[in-house]
Amino acid sequence: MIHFAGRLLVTSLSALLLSFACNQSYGQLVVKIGVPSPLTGINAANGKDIENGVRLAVEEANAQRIKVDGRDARFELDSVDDQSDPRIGVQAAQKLVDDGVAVVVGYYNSGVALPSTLIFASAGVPVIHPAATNPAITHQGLKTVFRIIATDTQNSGTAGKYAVNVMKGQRIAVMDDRTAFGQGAVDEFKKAVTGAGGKIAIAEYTNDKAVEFSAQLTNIRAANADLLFFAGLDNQAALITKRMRELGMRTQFVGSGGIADSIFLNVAGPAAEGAMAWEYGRPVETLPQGKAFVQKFRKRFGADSLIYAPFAYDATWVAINAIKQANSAKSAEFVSALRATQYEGITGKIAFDPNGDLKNPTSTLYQVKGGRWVPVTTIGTE
Ligand code: ABU
Repeated sequence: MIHFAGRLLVTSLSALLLSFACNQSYGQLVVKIGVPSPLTGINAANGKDIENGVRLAVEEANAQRIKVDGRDARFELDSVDDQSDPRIGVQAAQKLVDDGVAVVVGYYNSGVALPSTLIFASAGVPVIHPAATNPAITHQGLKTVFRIIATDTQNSGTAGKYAVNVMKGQRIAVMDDRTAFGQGAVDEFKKAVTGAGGKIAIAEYTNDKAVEFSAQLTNIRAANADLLFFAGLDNQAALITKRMRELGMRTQFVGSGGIADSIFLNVAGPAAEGAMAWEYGRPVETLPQGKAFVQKFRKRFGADSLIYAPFAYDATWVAINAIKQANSAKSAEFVSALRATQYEGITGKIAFDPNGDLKNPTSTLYQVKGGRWVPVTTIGTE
């Protein structure tokens, strides 16, 4: 009897051990997605937009009960506030690497993205940029860096050609905020203007904390500029258009990316009317899955998406699909699947060139008409 009980105990223990081993091999696989973006400060709305775009994709993926290497994958958002500060952005990158993230979707500011991307590259963690557009981010020879949004070579380059060829700007002024984004965008704009046979009449600059622009605008008015291209972000662009109106200027305001949103409209008020801005990609609501995305996003977060949520959502799905394709959540094993991406996203067709940039980027010119941003034209390589 004792002999029988002993055999039963051994059998039960073996079954328990086997079941434990199976759970270890085939249990849940947690896949962390790092999301660094500004969640506080003046750019918080755009940072939150990126975070929510990723969150929506993660929730959908978890509802699909995706299997990776025979295990139930559970995707987790690992979000960090970089406060739009390069120093904090680099610390955030190190924290995310230490947390063991498989992939990163993030950074809003190019000036934060540039140094932080290097931290991920040396740890072999792929980064997909949904918002930072300085061309240099993907031109550092790093094989793990991707961008799902047009660069400023495309966006501000298109703006420059259009200012000369279509808007017939004769006395073109430029102003930037001296950030990596603003300076880079103005450089691309100037190259395109001169390449199209135009001339820059006056170049002014500010800094990204300034709230007063009278000195620069008075110079631009004295130069009799017919068009002002400003490379900076929504809040400052709005304050500039307000001041232009107060100074009685008739110069056409044209913004770089990061401006055609509700923040600009709210801050500029009536001075917003007629302002123009070039933004990345096509108007989301005109794309096949765009309307449904906007509805879904509003229902989930009770807010409009600004500019970046669709890009962050697509970037997250591109990462999840690469993990599915490689049947592995190890960065080194799914990065080649990322490179080979062919995906029809909310923002359009996604495939990467050898630098990790979009093969077919597009830009859209918007103008404020009747208090709303209205698309004027879309130009790109598609
Ligand atoms: N691309 C607009 C967002 C700001 C930036 O790139 O720094």
